[in-house]
Amino acid sequence: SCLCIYSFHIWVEFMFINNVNQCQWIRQKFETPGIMQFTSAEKRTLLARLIRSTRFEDFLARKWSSEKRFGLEGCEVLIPALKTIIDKSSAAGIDSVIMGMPHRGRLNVLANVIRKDLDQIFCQFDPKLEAADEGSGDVKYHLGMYHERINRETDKNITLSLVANPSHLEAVDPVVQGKTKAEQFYRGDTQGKKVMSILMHGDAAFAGQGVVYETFHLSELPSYTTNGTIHVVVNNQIGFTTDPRVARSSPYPTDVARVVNAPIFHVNADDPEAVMYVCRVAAEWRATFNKDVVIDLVCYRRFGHNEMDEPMFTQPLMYKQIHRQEHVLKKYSEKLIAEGVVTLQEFEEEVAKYDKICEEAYTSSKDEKILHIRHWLDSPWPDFFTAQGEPKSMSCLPTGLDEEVLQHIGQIASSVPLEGFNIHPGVSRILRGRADLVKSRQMDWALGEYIAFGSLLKDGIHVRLSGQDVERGTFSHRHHVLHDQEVDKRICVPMNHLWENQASYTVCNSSLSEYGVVGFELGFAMANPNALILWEAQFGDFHNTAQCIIDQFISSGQAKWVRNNGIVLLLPHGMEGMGPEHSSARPERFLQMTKDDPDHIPVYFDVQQLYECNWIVVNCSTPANYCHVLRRQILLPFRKPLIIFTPKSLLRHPDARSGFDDLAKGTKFKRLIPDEGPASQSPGQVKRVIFCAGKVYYELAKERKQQNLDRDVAIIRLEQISPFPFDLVSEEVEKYGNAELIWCQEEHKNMGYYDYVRPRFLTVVANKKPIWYVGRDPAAAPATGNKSTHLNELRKFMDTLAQRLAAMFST
Ligand SMILES: Cc1ncc(C[n+]2csc(CCOP(=O)(O)OP(=O)(O)O)c2C)c(N)n1
Ligand SMILES: *[C@@H]1O[C@H](CO)[C@@H](O)[C@H](O)[C@H]1NC(C)=O
Ligand SMILES: *[C@@H]1O[C@H](CO)[C@@H](O)[C@H](O)[C@H]1NC(C)=O
Ligand SMILES: *[C@@H]1O[C@H](CO)[C@@H](O)[C@H](O)[C@H]1NC(C)=O
Ligand SMILES: *[C@@H]1O[C@H](CO)[C@@H](O)[C@H](O)[C@H]1NC(C)=O
Ligand SMILES: *[C@@H]1O[C@H](CO)[C@@H](O)[C@H](O)[C@H]1NC(C)=O
Ligand SMILES: [Mg+2]
Repeated sequence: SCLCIYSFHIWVEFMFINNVNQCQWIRQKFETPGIMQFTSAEKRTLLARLIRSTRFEDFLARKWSSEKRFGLEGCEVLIPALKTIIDKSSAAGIDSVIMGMPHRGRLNVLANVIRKDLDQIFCQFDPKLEAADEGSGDVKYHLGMYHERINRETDKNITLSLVANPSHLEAVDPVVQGKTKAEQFYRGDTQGKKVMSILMHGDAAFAGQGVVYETFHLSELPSYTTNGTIHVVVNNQIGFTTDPRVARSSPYPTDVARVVNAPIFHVNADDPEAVMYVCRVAAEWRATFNKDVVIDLVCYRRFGHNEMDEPMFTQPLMYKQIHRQEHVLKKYSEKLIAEGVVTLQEFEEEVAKYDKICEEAYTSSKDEKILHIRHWLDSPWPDFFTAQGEPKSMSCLPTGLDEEVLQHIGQIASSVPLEGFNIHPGVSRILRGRADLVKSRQMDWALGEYIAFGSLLKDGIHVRLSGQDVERGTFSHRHHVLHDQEVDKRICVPMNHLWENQASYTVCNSSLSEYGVVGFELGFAMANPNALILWEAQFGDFHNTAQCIIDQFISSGQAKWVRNNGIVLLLPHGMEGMGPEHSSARPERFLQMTKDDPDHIPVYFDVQQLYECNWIVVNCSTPANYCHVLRRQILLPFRKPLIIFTPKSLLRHPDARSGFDDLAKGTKFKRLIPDEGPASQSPGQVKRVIFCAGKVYYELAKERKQQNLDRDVAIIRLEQISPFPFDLVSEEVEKYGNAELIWCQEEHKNMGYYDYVRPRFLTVVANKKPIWYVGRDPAAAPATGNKSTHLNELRKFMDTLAQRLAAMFST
């Protein structure tokens, strides 16, 4: 019913599209008699491309018969298919194509679509090759690529990039979309007429991986759309050893695309002309309607999953048939010879020509002794790195601001810059509260964030904040988008009314997805170093739905692909009695994945220490420090992911305020906040030093006051947890030389920061002193769901602390 079969080799699903024009357009493309005609020149180009695709795999198979390469045999037509899409899109005005793809045929795409130098590909098969760059590197079929070249068919320049990806299938999809959106955004390509993306998929992964669905659902959202993506599925009707009938519950692997009304073109990959036709139509569809489209290349996999694999173990009959299949190149060349389009001699010459190219590249690849992963960057930032100094020479980065900047941002943050705009009385009250704070030269959390964003915008840094309900803020503290109470959809974003030549601010409530949206923002942050890209979790707990992006890209991306990324994750965290799933952002997970050595005190701190780490983990206790760390992120001469555990109740805590002086010119982010009260006046007298992070500080300070221990107990806040501020902790430990050391956290003992900080503290004191733990007992769930248990735990926590403090009089 929804399927129309044309010419036996093409069948199209489109009748579910609820737009008459679009349906008519497709019908006309397939039902007009004689429309599927090709000139001799077009046929010859197609044959030449098929020769390259086929002979490339043959060459690799001959030279390295026992190496994994995930060859394209059985779907050689993928190369001419992609080239057709790119030709047609280039003709329609596209000059930048960003691609994402899995393992199968990737080397072939690098060689024959992106046109990476063949010797650079071949040299990677050499086991003696040495790496020129720091980091762990990655296998050859994961690396990315960026290449500018002339498109021969259109004579126009085109930039092609392939985004590096992990083994995790489909994880790169939202990353490609984010990078594409960013390039469109920074070029002012609001209609997607210059920059586009192509995503390739395997049949099993396309049907099975949920992130595919999440990515489709971003495709029409204003702040996430790339105005149409062309999807190409290499449908070899098998996933590793598994048949489709046990791998999916839908008739086609492509059914997921129906949710966004994308037309789906199924085509027999053994009919190269049918494939070319379908690819042309898909490119025209994208250029005409700027919507997603799917090409399903129905093919087979000639060998096993990889070159080492035996398919006859599991699919004996299927593979007997596959072995009888004639190669598509043989069939198509015979057809063209019979038609008189080429002669046998011309065909053989073309084959010999390409084989010679391969041989020559093979010879010169032997000269390559060093692998420069840097040459495989998908997003080079040439101007950024050359403009920066040596990180070693930088010890401090003042991130303070002029008083007039603070005042100006404060004033806009507490007003409505549009005339006759009717805001909600509740919001009005919040804005008045902000105005009062500004008058008294103070800031709360929301204002600290406002100042960070606003001041960066002033310096031309684009700021983008994305995530569920971020416009208002989950805890209703932010209100970056004001809604007119009388006029439907009339909104005001005061942050975009700060200065005349400011950069623009994007704040967008996302779809209810973490995996897809975090991947998207990571991709967005890849495009431009001079931008602050933030993703905020609704509650920190939910980030683990995006765990794959965090593990595979954020924590290890630079080590694998020498690629910087400055994405910021804001993760609301705190044990406030809201149950097991609205409490913990799982700091222990992030800390476990940081690479700083617990047993060695590094030689460099501050900027150099940040340069060496894989990401930065902070838990700020004051709005000013939060503002500083966001500004530092951009002032650094490199980019590192930044993970911030952000407060919930602290947002409104009357003590959790900062003065404008804390952000004055010359001030900077404090990696550690020392005790500044009476205890610090006579440190020799101090009996206990409590180290902590975040909100728990305010509870500790209250308890200390109640017990009248201000002279005896010092409380020190660790604001940058990782990389660990060994130098500053060391100073504090020496200063309070007679004191017992305590680590206090509100999280359970097997969670939070304890496991991370303990060995580092012991390294600081050279194992000469213990560090005592005060906090909740170990547990399986991060927090209890029972209110009275929560209150009991809290009481017990404070009691233990009180005992620990009081105990000093007896020692
Ligand atoms: C998320 C994830 N799960 C499992 C794997 C292991 N794996 C690698 S390839 C593959 C089969 C993929 O089949 P398909 O998507 O049809 O691609 P094909 O290899 O057939 O081209 C599997 C299960 C993986 N790489 N990623
Ligand atoms: C392509 O780019 C090169 C280098 O950027 C430039 O010199 C050339 O003029 C461009 N060609 C076209 C056709 O735009
Ligand atoms: C591209 O997407 C934007 C944002 O949703 C939309 O405003 C614009 O109309 C789209 N362009 C086309 C040509 O569809
Ligand atoms: C975004 O979400 C907030 C709730 O946090 C809501 O008030 C606002 O209207 C939403 N904005 C849009 C454009 O959907
Ligand atoms: C980190 O900060 C959060 C929010 O301010 C707080 O709830 C949490 O207790 C802090 N972590 C530690 C170990 O103190
Ligand atoms: C909650 O915990 C209290 C004790 O802390 C216990 O008496 C009560 O039964 C618990 N309630 C539920 C519903 O588990
Ligand atoms: Mg498959």
